[in-house]
Amino acid sequence: MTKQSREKKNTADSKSELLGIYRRMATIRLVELRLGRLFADGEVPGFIHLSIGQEAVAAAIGELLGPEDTIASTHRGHGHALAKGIALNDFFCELMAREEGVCKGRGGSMHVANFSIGMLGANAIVGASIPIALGSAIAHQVRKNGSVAVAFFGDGAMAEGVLHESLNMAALWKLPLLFVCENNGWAEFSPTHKQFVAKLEDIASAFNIPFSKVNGNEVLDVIEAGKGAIEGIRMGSGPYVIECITHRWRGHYEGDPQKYRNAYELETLGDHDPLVLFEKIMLKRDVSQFEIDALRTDIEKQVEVSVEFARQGRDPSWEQACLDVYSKTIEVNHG
Ligand SMILES: Cc1ncc(C[n+]2csc(CCOP(=O)(O)OP(=O)(O)O)c2C)c(N)n1
Ligand SMILES: [Mg+2]
Repeated sequence: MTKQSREKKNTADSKSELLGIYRRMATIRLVELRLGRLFADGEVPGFIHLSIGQEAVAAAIGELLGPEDTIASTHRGHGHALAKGIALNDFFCELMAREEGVCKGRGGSMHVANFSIGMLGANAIVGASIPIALGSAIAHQVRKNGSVAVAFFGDGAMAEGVLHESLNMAALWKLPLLFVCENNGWAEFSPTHKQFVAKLEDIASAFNIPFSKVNGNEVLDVIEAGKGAIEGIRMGSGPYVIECITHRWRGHYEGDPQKYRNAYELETLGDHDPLVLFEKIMLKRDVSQFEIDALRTDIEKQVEVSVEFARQGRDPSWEQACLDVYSKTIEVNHG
């Protein structure tokens, strides 16, 4: 990505840029709503964790990155993959366990990866995205390619030792690494304050790393914070930490009855809807409701086309699946 195109990406002034940001957020929302239904109907195997309500963070960071930049994600990683530009056919085939999936259907929701677009993988291990992104940041630094690595992680990872080790190493070596914490207030079924006694900003400060805390439901706020952070990182000033306060609308996993959340919290989630908040901004800035609705209809159509494509896909064969999991020297008796 050239310096010029990077600079261009970092503004959100024109109507087409506003609609572009909205498209990223709405794609995540509409894909995940569809996934929720597919999962309930038994068409998506395994567990899925939806990021509905948190779309602004992924979309904002995706907006600021170029194709050579890299990201490492979490178990709640669909939005990150989509914002980084994964193709819908590749994505749905992967989630629906098809041979045509981006990881041949072997990875599924928690292991979606596509190195060719800089998506280093979703990850079921809490905190594991962080050292993976750190390794990628070292590669960027060694290659002097001007790219940035981004580690997405949840508030649940704040108590993981690997975050603290990675902050130290990133600061020591001035790595081109952006730490993006999606603080949705919950780690599985426990509120953040029952898991972590410190504050992320204090931890960042202890390692002498600049820090910003933003409303993670306001996409332009996240873009603003991310823009400054990424510009600095690209200029060689080392790592940066952004904490985005957001809300998890669904259960920890699809099907979680959420008996541990109080009714008020659940009833008021809609007040923080990142799409609605951004729609209000767009309507004041020359975008019409018609354009917003047309964009959503267009995405919905594309999603349906990809779901149908995945439905027609092939089931991975047993032999191929074993080749990708076990060494060729191991004999597998599956009779
Ligand atoms: C190292 C590790 N410990 C525990 C778990 C079990 N676990 C899965 S998700 C999760 C909570 C993660 O919370 P957070 O990081 O805030 O992400 P969120 O689900 O809120 O997006 C836990 C504890 C795990 N997968 N890995
Ligand atoms: Mg959380």
